Amino acid sequence: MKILLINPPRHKAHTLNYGYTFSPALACISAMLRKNGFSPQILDLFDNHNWKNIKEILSKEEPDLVGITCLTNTRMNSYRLASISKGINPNVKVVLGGPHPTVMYQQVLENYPVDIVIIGEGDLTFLDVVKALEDGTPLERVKGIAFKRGAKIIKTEPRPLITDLDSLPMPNYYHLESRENRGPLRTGVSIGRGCPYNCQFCASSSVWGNIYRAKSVKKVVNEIEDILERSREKIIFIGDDMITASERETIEFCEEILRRRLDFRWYANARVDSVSETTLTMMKKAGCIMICYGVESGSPKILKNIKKKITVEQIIDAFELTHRVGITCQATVMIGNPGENPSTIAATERLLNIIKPDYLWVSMATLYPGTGLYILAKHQGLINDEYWLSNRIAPIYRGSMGFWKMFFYKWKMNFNQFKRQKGISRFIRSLLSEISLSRLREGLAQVLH
Ligand code: B12
Ligand code: SF4
Repeated sequence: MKILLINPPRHKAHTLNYGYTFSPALACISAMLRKNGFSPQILDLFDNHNWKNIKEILSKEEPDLVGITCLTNTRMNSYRLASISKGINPNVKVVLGGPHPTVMYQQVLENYPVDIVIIGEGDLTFLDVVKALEDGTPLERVKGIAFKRGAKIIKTEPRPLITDLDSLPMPNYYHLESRENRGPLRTGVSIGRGCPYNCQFCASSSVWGNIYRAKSVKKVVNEIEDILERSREKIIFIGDDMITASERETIEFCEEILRRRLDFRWYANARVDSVSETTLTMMKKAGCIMICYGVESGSPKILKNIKKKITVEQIIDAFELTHRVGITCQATVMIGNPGENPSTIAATERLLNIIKPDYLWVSMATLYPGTGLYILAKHQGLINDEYWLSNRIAPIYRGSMGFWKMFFYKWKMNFNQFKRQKGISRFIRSLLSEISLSRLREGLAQVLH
């Protein structure tokens, strides 16, 4: 059976792109299939905007089974790929996975030419689907999917989460069409899966539930070593928030990098309540150049409303420590969460003046299916599920203030960040930092590509 795994184009999906990173989902799915004797191809269309060309590629590939990854904002491109695939060969099976179809499987199956949706963790589920399609086992017996049988949508028994993440094969980043044509690949490595928190705006739990499962330190460093050996990679991104979840494991992770003398730099997301001077010092020694903290707000009321479970004091402490140790810090903040008003925004501005992040990322509270914020917005009559049948991107939450007000505060915050850079020399220094240069390099590579 010829299997084609596709990362959809981001064209018109308006996904803000922090530099290209290849879909970790497809790297994992493909690795699991290869481990079990299948030979899937990965087609990375992230930067391909030419649908005529995409159709030609799909016609040439002649897959029997197409697996497409799907975020909310890329959903329409995923459906279009499904439709093109069926147009070329009506017998091709189309499978979708990812955070959007996991929650909206009913709508997806009812309205688009998709045969099967993978609900949640896909590694073993997709393998079972492929085997079932090959040997004719009824799909009802595959746990963790939804599929169409005539006019009926059938959802099977949920699949338990994989308990031992070390049993998973090394993600397969190396069977990429057009890989060679790219600039540096900003590769994401994950330390584990899931998150024990449940911030109101975050869709993580819709795929992973609220349980955190960690890989062993050796496994994570093996993955990093593999990337370093096989690519020109020098900067690696650790995507999940949980790098600092356990002080002991963070230290072991850093020690393992140093012990193997791995020559690379890395940056990571972290929660402000999970760092200490000891961990940060070790992280710096082991090549960590930047930490991105989810600050979200300077108002205790908003932090409580969004269930972030951090305090303003913890934010201040984390930034103070990170600056002291000499790691670049990025703060991500949000505007427009429930309860937001000019005075809570002023509290965020005051906090930013105290913590002085090297980089600031301001976003407007956005609605994704499956999040607490989405459920609240539905109760408030601000959105309903029909919205996702349109080709519009995930909307901002307007329960607290209108778009233009949020837009105004967002840019005011960005302007104040520029002023905080204490004049042009600090601003230029931050532009010339290792992380900025790598972003610039990636940007140029993509423009020239
Ligand atoms: C790291 C990360 C990033 C990185 C890298 C993203 C990338 N290349 O995928 C960066 C910083 C670049 C990023 C950017 C964005 N991200 Co992001 N990101 C994450 C994060 C923290 C981890 C993703 C990850 O590595 N997962 C590990 C892989 C293995 O898991 P997975 O992708 O879910 O895949 C599994 C299953 O879903 C399923 N599956 C998925 N696809 C498929 C396909 C097939 C065929 C099959 C069979 C199975 C399958 O099987 C996989 C293996 O078990 C998640 C939160 C989270 N904890 O999941 C948010 C998350 C995915 N991001 C999100 C968002 C919104 C974005 C942005 C739009 C943000 C923005 N405003 O710009 C952009 C979009 C980028 C893009 N690709 O278009 C949302 C998505 C919500 C949604 N419903 O769409 C999430 C869930 C966080 C949130 N806000 O709630 N992100
Ligand atoms: S925002 Fe971060 S801490 Fe909060 S639920 Fe999502 S992954 Fe967990």
